Amino acid sequence: MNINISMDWSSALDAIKETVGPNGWLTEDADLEPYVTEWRKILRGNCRMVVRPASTEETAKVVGFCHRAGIPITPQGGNTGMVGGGVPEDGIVLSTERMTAVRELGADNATITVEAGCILAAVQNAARDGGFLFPLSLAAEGSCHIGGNIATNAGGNNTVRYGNIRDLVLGLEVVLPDGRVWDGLRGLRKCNTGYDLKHLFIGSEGTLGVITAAVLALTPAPKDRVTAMATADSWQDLLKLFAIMRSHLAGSLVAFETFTGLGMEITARHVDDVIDPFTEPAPLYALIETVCYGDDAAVREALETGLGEAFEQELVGDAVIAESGPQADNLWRIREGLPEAQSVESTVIKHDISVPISKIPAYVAEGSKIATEIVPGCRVLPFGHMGDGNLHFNLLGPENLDRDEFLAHMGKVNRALHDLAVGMGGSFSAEHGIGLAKRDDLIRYRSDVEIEMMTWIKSAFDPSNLMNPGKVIVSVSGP
Ligand code: FAD
Ligand code: 2HG
Ligand code: ZN
Repeated sequence: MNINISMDWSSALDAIKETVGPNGWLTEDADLEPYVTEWRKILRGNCRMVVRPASTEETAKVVGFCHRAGIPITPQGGNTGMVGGGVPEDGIVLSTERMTAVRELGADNATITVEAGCILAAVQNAARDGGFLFPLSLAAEGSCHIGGNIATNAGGNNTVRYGNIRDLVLGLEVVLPDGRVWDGLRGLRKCNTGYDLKHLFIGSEGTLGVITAAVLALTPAPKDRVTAMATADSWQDLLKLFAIMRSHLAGSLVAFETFTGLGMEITARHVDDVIDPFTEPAPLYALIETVCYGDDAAVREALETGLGEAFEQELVGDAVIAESGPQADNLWRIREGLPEAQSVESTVIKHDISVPISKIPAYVAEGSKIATEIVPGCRVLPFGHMGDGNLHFNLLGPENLDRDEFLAHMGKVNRALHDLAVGMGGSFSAEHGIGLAKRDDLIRYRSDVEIEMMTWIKSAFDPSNLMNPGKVIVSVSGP
């Protein structure tokens, strides 16, 4: 630790209140509650004050006062994170919710410059209004902030075609832990000028600084999309279906999402306006999304040819191709309704693993065996981004087991399923990050040299350990 205190907490908190004005801070318990509790309601923390600066300048002053007084800061966006990274332990929550401006849409450059508190859906809409697509898409897009997306390197549903948000960020503006502003808002596609600092902040989960704005790359607005859903009997068949789709559709393939019969059943039961498009239930489903930049008839034909081949090889039992936007939206509602449906159905133990795509069938077979041995009667619900080798291998509690008894198995079953993924050359956290929930896993699965390099980075940027302390990487030795 390397704290040089020149102010007491009370004076610093007063100075912060004055800086952000009456609309910029909250201290009443009832007002703090939504910021100290994560949306899953599993983790709950504490803070003295929620601070909601309205600009980068205000953010810099707030962080500067915290730096001088040694007050920990937990940056927070939409609080939709999956690993407790936005849950404060003390100090202030610094919410970006009042920094919502779209600063610029550069049509010639195909870029958009937005403040960190822009809700993802608002960024998508601004891009669409300007004749472009901002392709990051996930079920929380109506509430997560672009700053939170960048801080977690969000993945989502379109990564097969467009990558994670890391692939879409061209420049960043960040308030550093000592209150200085790094203006890296360059909208360049090429710039090899030393270490590429923006990549350190992408996925850093608020531990290195507060992201206040970003320049994002846009893609041309597609002319159309073709969306299909197919049923299958086995994960092996889905793997072959994916290979067929990839070869026929190449760059037009945007998403290959999968879920099980249990997923379809609970989503139809718990989520409004979901219609199962098939007459018979099936063991597995694939949702295939394609994008048309040129000839949409050609994309539809390629999709149909691929599905025809899959039928011939008896890989799929049934399939539907959406004939309209609303029909496509219904297919997506089934997939995107899964996070909500599982929580209504039961207590959930979540996993966010990735493996080389070829190993998905083996992972599901072995993982299901392991999970049901550790928690007899649990219902295995693997779903998600199979096209990226990323499954949410979630477990729903057995009907006869109460919540606490079920959650008591969490440590053991997490460990076994993470060991399995890593043993297959995969990851224990594909897209949700580390936060509070996976700190021990980071130590377990990353090599000593990797942990040491991460510790160097943390202590170089934040020697006082005030920026989201206790998250991602715990031990910080000063320089
Ligand atoms: P928060 O939850 O507020 O914060 C997340 C982390 O980022 C915290 O560590 C916080 O300290 C830090 N942070 C937030 N803002 C800043 C900032 N401005 N500067 C520095 N640090 C900051 N994730 C996926 O990757 N793919 C999915 O498909 C996906 N689907 C989801 C579906 C649902 C229904 C839900 C509820 C969540 C889903 N998520 C998914 C997880 C979550 O939405 C993402 O992680 C999202 O990117 C978090 O954004 P947020 O604004 O809510 O961040
Ligand atoms: C998704 O892909 C999210 O829908 C949420 O990443 C996953 O609920 C989950 O476990
Ligand atoms: Zn996901």
